[in-house]
Amino acid sequence: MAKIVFSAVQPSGIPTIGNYVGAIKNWVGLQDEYDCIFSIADLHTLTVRQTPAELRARTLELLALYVACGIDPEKCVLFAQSHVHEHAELTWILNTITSVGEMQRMTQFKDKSQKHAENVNMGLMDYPVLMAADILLYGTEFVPVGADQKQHLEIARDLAMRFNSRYSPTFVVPEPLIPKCGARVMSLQDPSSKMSKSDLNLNGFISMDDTPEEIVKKFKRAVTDSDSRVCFDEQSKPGVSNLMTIYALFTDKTVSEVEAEFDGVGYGDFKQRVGEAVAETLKPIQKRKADLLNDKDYLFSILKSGAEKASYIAMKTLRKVYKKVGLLQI
Ligand code: AQP
Repeated sequence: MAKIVFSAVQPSGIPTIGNYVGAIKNWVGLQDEYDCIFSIADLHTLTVRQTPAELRARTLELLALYVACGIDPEKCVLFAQSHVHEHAELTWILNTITSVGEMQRMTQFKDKSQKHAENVNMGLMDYPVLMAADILLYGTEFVPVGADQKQHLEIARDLAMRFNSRYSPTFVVPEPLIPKCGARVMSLQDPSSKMSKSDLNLNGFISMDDTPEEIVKKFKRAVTDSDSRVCFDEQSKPGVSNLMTIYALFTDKTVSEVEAEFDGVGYGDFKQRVGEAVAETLKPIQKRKADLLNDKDYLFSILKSGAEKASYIAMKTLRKVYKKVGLLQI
């Protein structure tokens, strides 16, 4: 039997090219080799205040994006997290073996608590436990994610081992799959922080829906440095290095090939070409996504069949867990 891969993206905004190269793009390459389960993490999204109608629309858009990027619903299980109630239920059980202190130490919790100081809710702190439940429900071996999720993956591993040793072997201990290049695409406006779809500065990220004109304009405005050489040095030239990484990923070149290609080229032309390369790659994806959104029945049928398949596996795991912790079965 093939090993199981699980990953998810939150419908917390239009995904960025960071979500694409850090996660979704890599999923496409895994679907022939593994049993892949890809979710839309809508419950996670509620940890930050949302407009309900927008959240519903973005959930369907994210599904359309998955398929438009090349995720095949015939090969993979695609579903929305809230359609499989076992995610919330396993979270409760895992909460009882998680300490408050370890959650308070999570980098994302600290960052998001600062960013959303008016709404530091329990869900925000519990985010990594829900993520652990997502992963552990399916016997997941590999979790393809960007580098920002490494710490949360560690928690999922710790909780799996803790449960296994407290009760008896139950969960597979998952491994992260973090890409060598593109694991952390940085903001175009602040190369010291990662590109995020919920960034209030729209110039900081390229969304998967941006038009070619918007893309080129945002790259032209990208923060670089006062030097003029296009060379890779993440310490002293983080902005330029980020753009080089993006160009390499969108043209399937190595960073040294990119360095050679732009030897002697000024920042203006360089940024223009990065923008054009990204726009060119996104164009067919955007077209497919728009076509898919015109066929809502098809999208709902994917979600329905995905939820059925995911529920079947999740229900079996949860039943085992309930029994092991001592909940009476009827
Ligand atoms: N900048 C990034 N570079 C590489 N990978 C990234 N990922 C996110 N940002 C980058 C990866 O995308 C996947 C889905 O992430 P998510 O939506 O579940 O949550 P996130 O990591 O919090 O992503 P965002 O875009 O920053 O969302 P918001 O703004 O809502 O918090 C993960 O695999 C992640 O590693």
